[in-house]
Amino acid sequence: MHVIDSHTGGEPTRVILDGGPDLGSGPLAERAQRLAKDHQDFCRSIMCEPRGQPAMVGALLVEPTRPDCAAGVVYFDAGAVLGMCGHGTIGLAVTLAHLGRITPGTHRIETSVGVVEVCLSNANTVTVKNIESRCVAQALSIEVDGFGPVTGDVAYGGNWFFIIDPSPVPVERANIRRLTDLGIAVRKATNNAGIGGERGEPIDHVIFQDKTTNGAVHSRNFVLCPDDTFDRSPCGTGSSARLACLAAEGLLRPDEEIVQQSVIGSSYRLSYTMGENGGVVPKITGQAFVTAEAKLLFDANDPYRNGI
Ligand code: PYC
Repeated sequence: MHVIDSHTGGEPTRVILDGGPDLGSGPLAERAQRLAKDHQDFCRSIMCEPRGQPAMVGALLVEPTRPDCAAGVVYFDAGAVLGMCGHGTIGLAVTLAHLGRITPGTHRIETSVGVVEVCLSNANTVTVKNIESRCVAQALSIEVDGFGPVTGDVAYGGNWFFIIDPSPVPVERANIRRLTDLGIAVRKATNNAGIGGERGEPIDHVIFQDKTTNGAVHSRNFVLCPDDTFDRSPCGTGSSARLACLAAEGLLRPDEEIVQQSVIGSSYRLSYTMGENGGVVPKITGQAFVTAEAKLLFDANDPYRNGI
């Protein structure tokens, strides 16, 4: 199985070029469901140690159904199949450029939740125009076991987010363990309370937003992912959900650009235009770097061939 690894603002992406499971040729949403239902061992074997690493997201390249798309992709981490992945799309575009499959300019990528656009400015810099994102509930208060009440917004940016602003714990590297534990407890509380998307979709990511003293930066975030790792980057789909909430509250105008920083200090430039369905169409600009080209080996006698 041939893979290319990259990182976007510190968050790893592994693009699977060949050797992955055959998901058929239907709509990408169906192929993503098939990956989630029938191929959990594959996902864990690629993402978990000893082959993978914490926080890694997989990008399984598939044939797009649409002829105007440069590639089709299904994203996943060790815990779930993801609808969209912003950092992964930046990593994928840089990887396709590294392979000579795309050149600077604008290209379309088909994902399981819709078509996104990537604009490759140079070998490392990419702007993703994401699917329309929306804020579906504001200022919901929930009781979190062992912590107390927290208040947050529910928003969609290709995945489902519960966004807590301001964070009750400062968003700093020293607090990553506390933020992770609190994020897991918040996600459990939202799911127990039936909080999620309009069609009952569960919250899969939790975001804590915090202020910063750096005048050039709008805010810092900590993003908990479905596999209980935190996003080293500011999270493309999370930033999209956040933009939808800022727009809904009248706190950011269309085309106004802000800088969003992650808990490790990596950043994205963000802006939006109005969507056709009352939401926003986010633009996320970030940088990715290729770190490895590898052939993954699976020994039938290896007791940990499917990951730890
Ligand atoms: O960038 O959208 C993102 C993302 C989702 C999970 C990890 N990164």
